[in-house]
Amino acid sequence: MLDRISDKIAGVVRQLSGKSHISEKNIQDSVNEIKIALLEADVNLRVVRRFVNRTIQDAKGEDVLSSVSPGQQFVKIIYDRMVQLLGDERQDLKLKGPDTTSVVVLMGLQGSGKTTTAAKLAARLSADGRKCLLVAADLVRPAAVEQLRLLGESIGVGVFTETNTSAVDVARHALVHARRELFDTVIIDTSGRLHADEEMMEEARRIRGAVDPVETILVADAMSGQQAVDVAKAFDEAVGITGVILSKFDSDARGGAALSLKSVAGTPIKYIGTGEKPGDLEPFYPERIASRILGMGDVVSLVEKAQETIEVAEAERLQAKMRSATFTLEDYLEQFTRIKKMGSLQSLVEMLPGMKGAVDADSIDEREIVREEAIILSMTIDERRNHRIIGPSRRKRIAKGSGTAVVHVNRLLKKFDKMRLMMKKAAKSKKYQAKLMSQLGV
Ligand SMILES: Nc1nc2c(ncn2[C@@H]2O[C@H](COP(=O)(O)OP(=O)(O)OP(=O)(O)O)[C@@H](O)[C@H]2O)c(=O)[nH]1
Ligand SMILES: [Mg+2]
Repeated sequence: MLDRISDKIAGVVRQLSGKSHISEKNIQDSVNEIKIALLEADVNLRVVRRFVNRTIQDAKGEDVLSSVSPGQQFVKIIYDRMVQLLGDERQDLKLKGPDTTSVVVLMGLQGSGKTTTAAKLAARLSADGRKCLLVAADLVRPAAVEQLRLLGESIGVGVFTETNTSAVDVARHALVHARRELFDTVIIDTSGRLHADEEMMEEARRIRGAVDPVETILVADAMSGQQAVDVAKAFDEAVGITGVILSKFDSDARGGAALSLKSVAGTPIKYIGTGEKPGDLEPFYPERIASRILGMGDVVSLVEKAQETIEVAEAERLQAKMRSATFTLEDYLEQFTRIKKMGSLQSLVEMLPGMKGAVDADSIDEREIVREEAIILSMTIDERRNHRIIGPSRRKRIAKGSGTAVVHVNRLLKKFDKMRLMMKKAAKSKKYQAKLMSQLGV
């Protein structure tokens, strides 16, 4: 369904990724084209504005213009923002373990695909080994019960039905039945209305109150575009929903719903319906959809390449500093994020040529890292840039500010001095690399 929006945005991306030079005007023009594509796809205006502003902001903030591969880097920014728009991470149903009964209630407007989706979900969860029970709690449309019964039969899942009663009672009785018969998953199909009116909300609230579902899912029709977003908002306010399943994603809808839901209604899309058959339900992966919109299977590798380029550039910058002994405490501090990510000083040392794999990650004292970071954080910018100005009184202040003792500050400064020297030598000679390692305490 994203073909049209993808065509346009992919065109922009293709142009950008080949560029070795980008001007501010390029950024502006590209973002404008994306903006038009999003608006044409019926994406909420506020969402588009925010996307546009943030993308431009990021592009300027990350110095795309002066980077090694500006095109790739800019595409990465667009991609990251698009993923964020779609909801960051894949959100699964939060079902409980098989010893208890998890209830999932499906709600939505008439014809949005609730009954079909109920069967799709049951088929999927059964394949995952869960014991599912479908519940026909739509007593408004005469044929609804029979529709679900037939669907259940076709996928081999039991269907709980009851006549001459209310939807709330059906749901309640179904739950009692499910607990007795040890079903671990109960999927309740409810009735739809033409509009999200108060009567519908009231019924939804009562069903919810009666069965205490772990998931209250809105089934929204992707073809209804902005309406799907409004409906999600209304349901969330009136009943409270935990997620959305976007049906009819296989249609030629313009995509606005998928792209606006998370930002406007704050509700994650958990699955997409991609056809009429029980097997046509797919988990919603924001990254994959973003890649599809940006138009290339290989946008992912492009993004990785951009990431690598950033790392290579960073390594080169650091190496130059190490070689010339202009490596400051400020640089050292910057590396702590990296060090923490790797859980060791390994990453820093490995930036030196010939040092890859040379350090044993287990041999590092984590407490020391935490202490050093606290000490540097207590320094002023001037002190970080030139540690030689740190005399006795400053040392006392820094120790106090970081909750350490002056001996710790002394030790760090001494170590850092030596480290700088060693780095300079190590960058040139192998012999010193071993020495540097012991200097770093590894
Ligand atoms: N192409 C396509 N069709 C779908 C999808 N999901 C549902 N449908 C079709 O949409 C129509 C309505 O689906 P239902 O499941 O009956 O919708 P409902 O929300 O239960 O409708 P009511 O009970 O009348 O409110 C049916 O013809 C389905 O086959 C989908 O993901 N893709
Ligand atoms: Mg139905």
